[in-house]
Amino acid sequence: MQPRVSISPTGATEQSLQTTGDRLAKSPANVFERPHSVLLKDANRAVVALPELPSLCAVIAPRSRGSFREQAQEVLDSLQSILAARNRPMRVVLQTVFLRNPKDRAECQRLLTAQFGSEAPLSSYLPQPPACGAEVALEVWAVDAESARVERFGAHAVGISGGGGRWVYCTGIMPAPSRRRAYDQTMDGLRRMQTSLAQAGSGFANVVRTWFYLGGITEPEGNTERYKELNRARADFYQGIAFANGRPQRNGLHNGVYPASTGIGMAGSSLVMSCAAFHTERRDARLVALENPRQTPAYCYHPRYSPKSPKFSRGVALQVGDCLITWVSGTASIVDSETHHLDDLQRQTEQTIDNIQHLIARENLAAHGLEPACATLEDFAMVRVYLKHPSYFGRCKTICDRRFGPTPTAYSVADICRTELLVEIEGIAVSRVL
Ligand code: 3EB
Repeated sequence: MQPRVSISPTGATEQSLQTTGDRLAKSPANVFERPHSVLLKDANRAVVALPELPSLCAVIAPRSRGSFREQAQEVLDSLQSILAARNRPMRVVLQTVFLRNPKDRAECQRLLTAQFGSEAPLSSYLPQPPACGAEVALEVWAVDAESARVERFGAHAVGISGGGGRWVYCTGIMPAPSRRRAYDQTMDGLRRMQTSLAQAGSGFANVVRTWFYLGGITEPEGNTERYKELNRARADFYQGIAFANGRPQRNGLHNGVYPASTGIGMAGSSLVMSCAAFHTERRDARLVALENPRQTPAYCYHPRYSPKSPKFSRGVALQVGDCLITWVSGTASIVDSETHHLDDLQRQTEQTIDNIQHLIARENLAAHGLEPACATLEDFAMVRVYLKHPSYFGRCKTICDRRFGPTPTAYSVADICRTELLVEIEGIAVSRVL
């Protein structure tokens, strides 16, 4: 059994976290029945034991409401104190910057260059306002600098090797500005992503997770909708790709094997795409696409939702040794294939989290051949919540805090692909297999 610690104020030192931990560990309430991979977390950071790759996830929004520059500097200062609190050097490899005003991007890049110099992380800028009202928010993945080998491949790709595995992230991929139609934007973006993956020695066969941020996602285009056109292009492009590198999978429910994904709105009229790929020679690694027993697989949705169905899995589970990483796709208040709880933010939030619980539950993972694996809401290293309207923030956060406990969580404002959906939630859970 391992002690598990949560709750510490931002800026607490590693020492004080450890001390708190030691003190809390003596109280039975903080001793859990099973070992964890998320060793330590609070509302801003999670310390995660990936296989031989100690990692830190952080989500930071400023408290102050000064100028953009002041808010961005506060965020970077908080990040520095979180990193400095680790007793080993950590390297930030990946970050997502949520921007209220896309025009602040250049200023943000200057601040980041000043902060990180030549070791600048791969950064993607999303025109999605932080729901808390700030100008900027930051989501970060840092790795133990001595355990990981980090390689940059141009502006859009990074490779991170450690523990017998290699991650490739491609972020901030955008189609040529001349492309206006969602079909063309998606095709062009996917081709650029393929090029970027290839530069990093990877390809779609190894992609486990995708993000599609589409401007005007619910808007009409021709006699259809932009999101449906994204789906048509994705279906065409994915034709013939053997995801999971052609490895046989035991997926007890369905034959479809697609990456976990998020398809969500953003400001503007373009498309921003990111993906994560994973490579390993380890014999003890298993990759399984997950479906949700409560939800129709998206790729089986009735054509009335989208003539070409959305090609994604509800989640992807990667087991390496005794560590289980579960990417939970963007999840909403959909049961079977119907939206539930119209016009009720709180019920939609609860339903969404219920759906996530059913996805990662022991019974469902067992049905996918992953016995005795299990993940719970407390295993999330990082959560992202998309809200259709900023006024939903307080009520949604109250529910997320209660159900996930203290967890680094980014809240941003974005349209969701069905107009009646008010909230969508995704995340990464990291747990241990007994
Ligand atoms: C849904 O369940 C909500 O098109 O890649 C969630 C996650 C959604 C991913 C995608 C869409 C996508 O259908 C929408």
